[in-house]
Amino acid sequence: MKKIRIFLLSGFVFFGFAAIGWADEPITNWLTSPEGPLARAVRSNFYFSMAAFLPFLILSEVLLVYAIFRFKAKPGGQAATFHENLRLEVLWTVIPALTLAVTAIPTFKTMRAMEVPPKSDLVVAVIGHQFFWEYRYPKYGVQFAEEAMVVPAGKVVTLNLSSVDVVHSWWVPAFGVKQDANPGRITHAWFQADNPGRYKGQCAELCGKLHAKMYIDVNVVTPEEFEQWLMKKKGAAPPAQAAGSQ
Ligand SMILES: [Cu+2]
Repeated sequence: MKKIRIFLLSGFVFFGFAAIGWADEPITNWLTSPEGPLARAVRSNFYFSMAAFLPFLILSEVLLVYAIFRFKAKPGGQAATFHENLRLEVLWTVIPALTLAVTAIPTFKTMRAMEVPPKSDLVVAVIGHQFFWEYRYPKYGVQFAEEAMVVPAGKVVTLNLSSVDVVHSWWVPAFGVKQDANPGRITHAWFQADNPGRYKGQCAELCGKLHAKMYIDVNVVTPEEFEQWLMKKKGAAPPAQAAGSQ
């Protein structure tokens, strides 16, 4: 009976992890390939906090396992009845408090970096719809939807996010960006992707039936390619006008 249970459990664990390995990867991995200064700051913040908090997890788990085997009830055994250990209680209050205070410093620094972008090179309005994204480049009079956002590499892109219906969230992990897009309110985010490539993300706020299909694609191209793309986009008649001229 016990063997069967262990067998089943290891089966679950194996297939659980295998699913992660086999899944086709729709979203760019922020941990192995963070893109740009903000994403790297988020990652180092994660590593730092992880290093600070992991000892607490390990210590408590080790103590738990130790206590299970060391202090399990024996026939005729007598339970211990000690109470209070001032030194221990002070220690396990002060050490975690200090750890929290120490990790708060880089965390607030990273959050501030998220809130306050460097000088913007390109402003893009991001508008959430059920269930797709619309992008507007106000400086260039370009707007489109259900297509990849195109931005130049190495430039600071600032985003003004909003929504026409419900709350959505623009999330591209590789850029270290996850920001809500709310109806009737503009929120802000920024990123700077250093390398050309295609970066993927997804709406991260449950917004309705097709939320799971609300993908995000960002094409990071060279500044020259970006200029060419802009020319092409400006040359093409916007869909609204094309429909009106018929
Ligand atoms: Cu959604």
